[in-house]
Amino acid sequence: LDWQCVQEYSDIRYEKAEGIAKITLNRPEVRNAFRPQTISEIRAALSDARFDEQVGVVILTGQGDLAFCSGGDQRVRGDSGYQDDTGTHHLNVLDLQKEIRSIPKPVIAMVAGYAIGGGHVLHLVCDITIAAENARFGQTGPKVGSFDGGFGASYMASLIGPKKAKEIWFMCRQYDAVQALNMGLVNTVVPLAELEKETVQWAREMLVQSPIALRVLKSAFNAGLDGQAGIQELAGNATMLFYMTEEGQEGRNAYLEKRQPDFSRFKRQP
Ligand code: 2NE
Repeated sequence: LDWQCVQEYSDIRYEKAEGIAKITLNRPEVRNAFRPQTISEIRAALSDARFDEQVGVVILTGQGDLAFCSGGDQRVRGDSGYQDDTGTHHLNVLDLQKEIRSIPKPVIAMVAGYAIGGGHVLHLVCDITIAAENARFGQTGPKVGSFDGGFGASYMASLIGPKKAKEIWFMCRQYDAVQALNMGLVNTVVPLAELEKETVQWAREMLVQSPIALRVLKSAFNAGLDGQAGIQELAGNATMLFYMTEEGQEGRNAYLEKRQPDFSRFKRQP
């Protein structure tokens, strides 16, 4: 694809082409580990992709063939989070995880090389994962004095079952792409040279579907695990759809025209 740069960032590349937004973690010297700045930049790009009506699918990936993302940058890990340039400690990747789940468009993780630690959780929370044959997956938290007991544990368990999720977290082993496919961590495995082509093909197949159907389905898939916040997302779609109806608009119009609303012409659906 003819990727066009949307905006220059220091830690990521943000590009678009043919209705697809591509966000690339661009810190290959540390296997695309993230610092607070990296996460802020991804969140800004994701927000742009959300509000761009031309964008239907987002791809999240890492620069180079060696890593998707190796998690939090341990060099800037302070005593209560990851430090930004002002010395403030953050765990802002947790906000990003929620935003990946709530953006009403499919997000595809395109994984070459390592998806490790917090980088593994990032691919987990994406809707779809396309893995290259050289992809390697795992958690390191208990080894490096960290853990993600949020989506990193609960969503992983809902994806692959609690036994396997506990194995991954308790043992800190690494798993190759075929093992990941067999346990349901990824959707497909392709040769490294085919990775972007295949990912774009999946994106194109989603781009021709009904945007509202995909939007409501995404929130429906998340609703159970996300509890009240999940119901809010799903119900927000119902509100949006209601606003789009004449029945909903009659209420607004009557208010603005200072008259009683007349809902009598609207059918009570069985
Ligand atoms: C990713 C992995 C397995 C790659 O191994 P390899 O052998 O391919 O590369 P190497 O030599 O380990 O790494 C290359 C350079 O990248 C740095 C390394 O220190 C090394 O630097 P130099 O020695 O060349 O100067 N690097 C890699 N990952 C880094 C990181 N995360 N932070 C800072 N520098 C990093 C291997 O590198 C690895 O296991 N990396 C560490 C993975 C890890 O433990 N990540 C943190 C988990 S905790 C977390 O992400 C987290 C959380 O649990 C909860 C909330 C927020 C974050």
